[in-house]
Amino acid sequence: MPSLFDPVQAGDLHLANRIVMAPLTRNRAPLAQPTALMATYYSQRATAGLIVTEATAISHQGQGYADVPGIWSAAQVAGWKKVTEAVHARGGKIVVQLWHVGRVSHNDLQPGGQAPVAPSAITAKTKTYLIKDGVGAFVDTSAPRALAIDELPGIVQDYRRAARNAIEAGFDGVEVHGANGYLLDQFLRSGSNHRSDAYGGPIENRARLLLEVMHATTAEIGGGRTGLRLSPVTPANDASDPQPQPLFEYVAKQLAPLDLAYLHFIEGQTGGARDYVQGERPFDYAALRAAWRGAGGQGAWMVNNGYDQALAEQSLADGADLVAFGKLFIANPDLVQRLRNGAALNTPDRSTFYGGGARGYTDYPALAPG
Ligand code: 8OZ
Repeated sequence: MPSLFDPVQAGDLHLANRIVMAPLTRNRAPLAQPTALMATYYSQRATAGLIVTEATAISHQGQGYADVPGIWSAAQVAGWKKVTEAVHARGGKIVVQLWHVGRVSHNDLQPGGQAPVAPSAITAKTKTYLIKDGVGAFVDTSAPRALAIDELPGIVQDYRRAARNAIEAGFDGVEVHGANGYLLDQFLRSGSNHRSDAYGGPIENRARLLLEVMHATTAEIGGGRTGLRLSPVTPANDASDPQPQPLFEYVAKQLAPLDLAYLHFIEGQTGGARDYVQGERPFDYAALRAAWRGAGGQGAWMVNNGYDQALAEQSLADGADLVAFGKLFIANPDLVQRLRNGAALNTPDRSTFYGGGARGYTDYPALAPG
């Protein structure tokens, strides 16, 4: 039976162990520009089998929170290059998470102060995060406008450019963010998608934009360097759908021929109950995996949400290939070594999760080497 500390292949990515640093929004990139401090933070965590960066905007329109990074400009690519070089210098592997927030944004964060975009003009009952005069605050998201059908190819193109930029910046690959009620998830789930064109209504239509993005991204950089994160039942950011099982099984089957490096699942409510139910019955992740494998899906299966070591090992025994840890990686740069040695874990400090500087970011202590 594989252990968390055994190497594994995920598409083209050869990973030293099965412990993944989950994507974590930290709001420390003023003007959407990756910084030297971010290079320090990620390189401190390079012993993870794989680092997935914080969610990173593919375009200005895709941005929904203050001080999150982007990957659409040459300057951003140059900033990320310093991050990937620092991680690679310590022998790590790192992919960038590609993000378009859709309606989870605020006019103040959008180009020209315009309304955010969404499948339908339905405001999300959720908050975003603004920083005004140096002071951070959670505020209601703005009312979005519905995207015209002829705008969608441009969004697919923005993902494609971001994937190309990622490789130019030295990333080992990308993870498309299809989870947590952001743009692609807004299209997937019926609560946020009331369209009556080819991108709304039946499952095949609601999955269309996600699948177009995955086709474009894999055409640009190869399936073996592309992962996807999904969250079939999360209510995060006002996401809802009464029938997640057939929706996500359809998506998984359609993705199988793309030979992705991995699929990454947030099980249950993001950052909350693992047994959260949406719809009529508990979500069956084993059936989802069987649907993917049955259709020829070869990549790694990554699980996430509230894992500790015991649950992670159980999950590997049950057929997962990779386990992503979030909060534990915030507080423990050397999480792999600590788990291997059964060492005590540092406690994450919530007050420094979002925004700020080095405190609560790069100053968590590592154990002495050995
Ligand atoms: C926490 C705060 C802001 C954004 C996600 C990108 O939930 C996020 C996020 C998390 O996927």
